[in-house]
Amino acid sequence: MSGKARRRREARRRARQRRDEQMAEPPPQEEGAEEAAGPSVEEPARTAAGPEARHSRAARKRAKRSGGIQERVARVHVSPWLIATPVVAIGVGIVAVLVLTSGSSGTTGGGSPSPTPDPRVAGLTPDVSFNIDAGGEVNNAFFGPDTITANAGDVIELVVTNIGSVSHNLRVAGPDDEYDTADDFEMPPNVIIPGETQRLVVKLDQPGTYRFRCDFHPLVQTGTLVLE
Ligand SMILES: [Cu+2]
Repeated sequence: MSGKARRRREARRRARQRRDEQMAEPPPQEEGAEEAAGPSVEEPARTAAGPEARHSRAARKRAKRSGGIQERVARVHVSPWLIATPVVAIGVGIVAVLVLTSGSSGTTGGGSPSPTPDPRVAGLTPDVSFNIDAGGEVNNAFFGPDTITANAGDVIELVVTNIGSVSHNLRVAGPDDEYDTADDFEMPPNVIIPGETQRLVVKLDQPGTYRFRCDFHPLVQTGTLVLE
């Protein structure tokens, strides 16, 4: 056998091996062609290589399959998060709703104006009550009325309704006649949004004139509490 023929046969053998790796069963006509090509000196090697190739194919298939399973398992591992995420979102939503609900029920107090936590008036029943409108904005904000006359030592309830379109509040300066000090009387929360009514209870034992104002419009929206 010439070197050329040997090389050709060797090339064919390699090509066949590659085919074997790609296909489960080589077409029978190729088997015949191989037999016609020459004696089967290399036939044992080829048949040996065949099962081996098949084995490796099977191994690859198994690997691929198990890889697929692993992939599926990985997907299964991911899916609890996909389930957990909406559950967590729903949970957060419920908590948010509960917080908002409790907050709003706290401020509305079941329809009545919120009670003041000021210990000076906590639990006291008002002796007298005044309705005050708060309206306007910027330079024309006002209280109506802006002068309240009552008796010193009385528990005075100021029911303030925002009839305007911007927020207002009402702060009484207190005995020191200074705003933003510890003895101020202010409503919690210290803001009245348009259309809302808030209640402020005041008790001052010394006769005198006490100033009050809206913190949002402190220069124009002022009033006085005259205690006799
Ligand atoms: Cu105001």
